[in-house]
Amino acid sequence: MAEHVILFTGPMGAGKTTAIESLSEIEVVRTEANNSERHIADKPTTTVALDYGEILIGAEEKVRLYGIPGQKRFDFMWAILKKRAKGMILLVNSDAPDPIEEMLSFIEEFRELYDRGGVVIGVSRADVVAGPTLGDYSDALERTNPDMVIPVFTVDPRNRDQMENVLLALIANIEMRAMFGMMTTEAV
Ligand SMILES: Nc1nc2c(ncn2[C@@H]2O[C@H](COP(=O)(O)OP(=O)(O)OP(=O)(O)O)[C@@H](O)[C@H]2O)c(=O)[nH]1
Ligand SMILES: [Mg+2]
Repeated sequence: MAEHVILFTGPMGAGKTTAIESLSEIEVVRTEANNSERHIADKPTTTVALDYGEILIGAEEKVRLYGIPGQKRFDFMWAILKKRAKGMILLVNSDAPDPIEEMLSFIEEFRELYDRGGVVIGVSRADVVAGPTLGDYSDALERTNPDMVIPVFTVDPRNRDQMENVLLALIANIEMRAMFGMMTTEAV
């Protein structure tokens, strides 16, 4: 059975755990602890190590879904999780103080996942704060990383169908890039 290992990244409160809960067909392994940074994301708990879920796409492809903790102080987990993954869904919350800057810093931090597979961006919480437009995100990416092709969607991580569309777009992107040999040989 073919397998994909996908990492959900993005800032605190962007909806990584929520997205994995929406998608997973097994009970999600969560590592939530009390959130002492409610000024950054006003929710009771935050991920402190990782999330893990699984979904089958068709009958043939198992997708392993990992989520990082958004807080920078747990970034030792980022290094561990990024080694295994071959694709990334970067969630950016519209209501972050500077969502475009957040997006660019996560792209930089997890660039190897683009080289090894592919990346899509989901802009969440757009119903909470309108924030930058999708064009603003794409323009910023084009300006800073003109070599990268990264689709940007609006998504509500609580909505399973929307998350599934984003996941399928990522897998299609990974498979297309693999077919055309666009990934670095070292990484494949
Ligand atoms: N209104 C609204 N709420 C959302 C949306 N996306 C996520 N949420 C809510 O925002 C919160 C996101 O929390 P988490 O899923 O824990 O976020 P996370 O990215 O895992 O955060 P950390 O683990 O702390 O890094 C949850 O309460 C979600 O229900 C959205 O698009 N609209
Ligand atoms: Mg989380």
